[in-house]
Formats: sequence, structure tokens, C-alpha cells
Amino acid sequence: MAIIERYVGNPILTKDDVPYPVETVHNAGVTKHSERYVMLFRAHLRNGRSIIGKAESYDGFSFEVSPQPFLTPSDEAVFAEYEEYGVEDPRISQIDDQYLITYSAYSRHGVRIGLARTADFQQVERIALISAADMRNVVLFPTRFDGRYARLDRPHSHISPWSIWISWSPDLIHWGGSELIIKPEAYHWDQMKIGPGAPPLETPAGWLNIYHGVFETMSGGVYRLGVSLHDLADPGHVLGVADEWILSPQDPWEITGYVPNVVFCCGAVAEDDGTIKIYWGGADTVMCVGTTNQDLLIDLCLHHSRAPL
Ligand code: BMA
Repeated sequence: MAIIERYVGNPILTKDDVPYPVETVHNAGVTKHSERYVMLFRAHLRNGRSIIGKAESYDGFSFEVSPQPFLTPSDEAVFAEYEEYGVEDPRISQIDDQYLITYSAYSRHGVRIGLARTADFQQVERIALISAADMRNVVLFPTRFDGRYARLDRPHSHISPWSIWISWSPDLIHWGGSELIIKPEAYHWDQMKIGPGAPPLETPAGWLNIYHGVFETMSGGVYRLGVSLHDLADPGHVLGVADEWILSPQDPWEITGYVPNVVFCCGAVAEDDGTIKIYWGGADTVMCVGTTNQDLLIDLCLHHSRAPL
């Protein structure tokens, strides 16, 4: 039995659905707002740089794209300097009545993380750049822990395989207290590098962290998805990491495209009945969705696990 049931209507969004010129639609953050699903997707322009567009849906499967992009590289200090090469891979976390969006900001100085906020997905305001270079794949927990914000992040290193860390902040702007919590495992599907995917989902058993892992082959990296479970009160404490991947490139639009053999997740939505909708970019070209169940993912983390470090 598949852990994630692919939706029969995949891909759910392609460049043909976008009313302005783009070459790809992928790596989207998704959340629920006012009875609707809001998707912020990454799209390549024809100069090879990325912007972020918006689409909305009543059922989480059928999306309509807004006429204008949602976030394009800023022309205001200090953001302009660090977004010159594009904005990528948005993740959305709701904290109280605001939606916080983390995204990768690319420039000649490297890649770092931008933080923006919106209350209604109409107006969006940048808050700060919240990392130095080089950092990608930052997901905020949708709550505070003893007054502190927490995030999973993925610094780049020349010494150690790229791994998942946790960091803390009193104000969303200044981050520290970083600790390594999950490393790739040697000769395993995620041995080359891992990174956070969807913002963590709260369940009675802990936080579910859907992440990506890469295995290098003779024809490039294969991007797959995995899952880990983190203590509810102390999310740096990993309760289990599922040993096997939960999604691997399989459909034609996951195997071929802008970058072949990629499923890459930036968003998942937990429904009240325990169903989880997982969204992923296929081959950096299209958006796909599938469904799974929180109990199944929890069981994989607790009873079919490997060591986190
Ligand atoms: C990563 C990022 C992702 C992308 C993936 C596969 O390094 O650039 O945005 O989906 O590679 O190309």
C-alpha cells in the first residue's frame, strides 16, 4: 500500500494555468485561510530566475491562479541587494492571526532566508532577512514554546552532509541556540543531504516534519520525501525518523522536467479527521498533491525508525 495516495488529477497546477509568462510551477507552500486553501508557488521566469505566485482552491485539489504574482524580488533596501537573483520555495506558517512566509532569497552574495507576513494574502510585508548566507529550507513552527519561536533550518557546510537543525528566537528576527537534530544516514536514500519541507504539523503524538532527502546517482540526485516526529513541548527532541522514504519520483512529470527525478515539498495541510494533504513539486516543473493519514506517519516514525544522528 502506498503511504501517500497520489491524487488522480495530478499534476494539479502547471504553467499553462498561470495568466502571466512562466516556465514552471513548483515547490509551493500551502495553508488554509477563510475556508480556502491558499497556495504560494515558485515559478521560473524565462531568464531562469524565480518569483512567487498565488493560487486558491475550495477543495485543496482544484486551484485557480491569481492574475498577478504574489512576491517578486524587492526593489527596497535591504532586501533588493539579497533578492536580485530571485525568490524561491515559500513556506507558510500561521501564528495567531498572521501568516508568516519564509522564502529563499538568492543574490550574488549567496542564498539566505527572507521572512514576510500577510493577514489576508492580499497585502504582503517583508519583515527581515533571518539568516546569513548560506541557508535554505527554513520552516517555522506555528506556535511559541515558552514564549520563543522555533524553526527547523538547513545550513550549508563543507564538512558535514547538509542536515536539519533547530533554532530559536524571541522575536522572529534574531535567531540562535541552534542545534543539529537530524543527519543524513550513510548509504541510505537520504545520504547526500536532507532539508525541512513542510512547516511542522501538530498531532497528539508530536510534530510531524515532512522533509526531503537526496541520493546521488550516476545521473544526478534523486529527491524523495521522508518524515520525522518531534516532541510536542520540546521539538528539538526527535521521537523517531522513519527509515524508509514516504514518496519517491514515479509519475512521468516527477521523473522528467526542468530537473528530473524530484519530488520536493514545501507545504502540507492537516485536516480535522486526521487526513493530511501533502503538496509537492514534480521535477521542478509542476505541482502535485496526495493524501495520507497522520496515524500512518506517526507509526512509521515510532515503529519503523532509524537513528536521527
Ligand atoms: C534544491 C532546491 C529546490 C529544488 C531542488 C531540485 O537544491 O533548488 O528548490 O526543487 O534542488 O532541483
